[in-house]
Amino acid sequence: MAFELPDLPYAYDALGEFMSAETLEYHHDKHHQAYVDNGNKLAEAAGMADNSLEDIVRASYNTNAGLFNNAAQHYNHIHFWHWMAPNGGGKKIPGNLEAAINSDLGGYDQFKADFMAAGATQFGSGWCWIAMKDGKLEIMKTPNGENPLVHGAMPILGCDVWEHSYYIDYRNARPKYLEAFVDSLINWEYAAEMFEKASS
Ligand code: MN3
Repeated sequence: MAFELPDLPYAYDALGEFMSAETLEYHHDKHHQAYVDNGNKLAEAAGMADNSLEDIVRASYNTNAGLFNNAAQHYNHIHFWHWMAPNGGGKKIPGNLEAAINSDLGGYDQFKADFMAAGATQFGSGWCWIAMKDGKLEIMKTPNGENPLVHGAMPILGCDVWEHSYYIDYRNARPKYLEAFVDSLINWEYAAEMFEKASS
């Protein structure tokens, strides 16, 4: 199935000062579109145009770097747009996910510290995550387009720490961007949906 650029689930200016319309226009319309276009060409060339996106991500890891980078980034960004919402962030977390954060990640404050540290210490481009592995939540960080799928885990929440995600709004202050993501942007309802799917 060919990759398609999904619409943002909110208006370009909906995230206000925390992530500007200019950032979202470049990030969604240019960067994500490029992953879609390049991914389609490379999936076609690899004879994988009819495979599911998750299959392509797993199959191309360590075997077809060009296809992997674009397919994984397409997968990551499909979810990233939904991992944010206007008036998001903070401690209002749906019950089952909150309980797992308490039992597996040491509670909200520990989650916040560890998630921000993972994002801040990812050298160069990449992502920080809450992932579900072996039935438990853990904090992960990955370089470039890599994601929990290729580490035997499922992503529950992810934050893009490529410079294109924050440089317009925060310049080089990646920790400030990470703090705004946690305090004011996270769509915990979507993370909870991913958690329920990964738990079933
Ligand atoms: Mn990005």
